[in-house]
Amino acid sequence: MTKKKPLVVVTRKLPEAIETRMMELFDARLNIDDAPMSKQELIDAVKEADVLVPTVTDKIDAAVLAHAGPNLRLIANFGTGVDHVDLQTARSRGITVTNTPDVLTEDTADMTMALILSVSRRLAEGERLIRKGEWGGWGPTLMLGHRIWGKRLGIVGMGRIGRALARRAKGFGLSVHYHNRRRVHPDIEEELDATYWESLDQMLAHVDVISVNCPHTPATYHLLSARRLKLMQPHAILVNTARGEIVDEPALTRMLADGEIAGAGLDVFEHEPAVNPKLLELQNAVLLPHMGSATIEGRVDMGEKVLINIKTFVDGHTPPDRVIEGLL
Ligand code: 8YV
Repeated sequence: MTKKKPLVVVTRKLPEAIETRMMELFDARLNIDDAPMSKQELIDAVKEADVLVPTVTDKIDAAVLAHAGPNLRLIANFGTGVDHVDLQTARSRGITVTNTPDVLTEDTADMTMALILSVSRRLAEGERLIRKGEWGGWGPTLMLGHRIWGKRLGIVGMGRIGRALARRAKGFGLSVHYHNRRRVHPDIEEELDATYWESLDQMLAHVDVISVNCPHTPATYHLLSARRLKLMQPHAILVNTARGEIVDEPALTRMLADGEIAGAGLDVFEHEPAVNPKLLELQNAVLLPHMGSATIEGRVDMGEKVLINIKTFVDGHTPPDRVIEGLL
């Protein structure tokens, strides 16, 4: 008798090659239309599934997990950040959680660098000028931005993406400063020419560019609070490709509007996909729809990781990207 394949519910449309393999390996229930699932649909999914594959758009909170059926043993997240999953509840219900680290590091660091350049050199404004038909030709004082070569970059969170950003920043002539829960190994500091600041407050006051690259956890919620944002220099800019919740978005918006901070590049927002309407009016904010890791190569690699995590788990082994192990 052949063993029954595990039921894997995938909440969003994934690259075709991944979906094909998913169907070969498992009893996969796919979301071909790609419409984000409602709370009720998520509840129905966790009742039945052996494995759930959510993304950042699915809130897998205690209320959803309360309905998890006895078969649900793995949440194989498509993405690195797992702040949308209630990990404690998952663990206590015996559900293991995996993610997809590493494969989106370089793409996200590229996008962070792109935002630093876009804000400093006013790329989006220039593009808008042309498309609106308002460009009257070259002028010596037209669209003046700020040079980034020789400026100071402060990285909040020196994990994989923070380090990948630091490598790029060095090439652009920025000096690298960072704040992290723990100081990184001296060899890494040396490689990146990075200066450690134990005090985030002091680093904020010292640098020209702040980049948010830490995960969103209860400890980092509004880490960049109104008080801390006020420590930044008026010419400084902030970019965030991590999670919107780490920055007090209303405070940032006010300060951008009042010129207390020179600019911001945001790929993530506190209440995605909602964007503070006041931000939309600001010329000095470059706004992107959470596309930091959105490359075809990255998405396929993320999908491969999900497949490997599920396969190793259902075969009775420890999945390579285990965030927490379900305890029963
Ligand atoms: C992903 C991300 O696109 O992996 C992450 O944590 O923020 C994004 O780059 C998204 O999370 C996929 O679920």
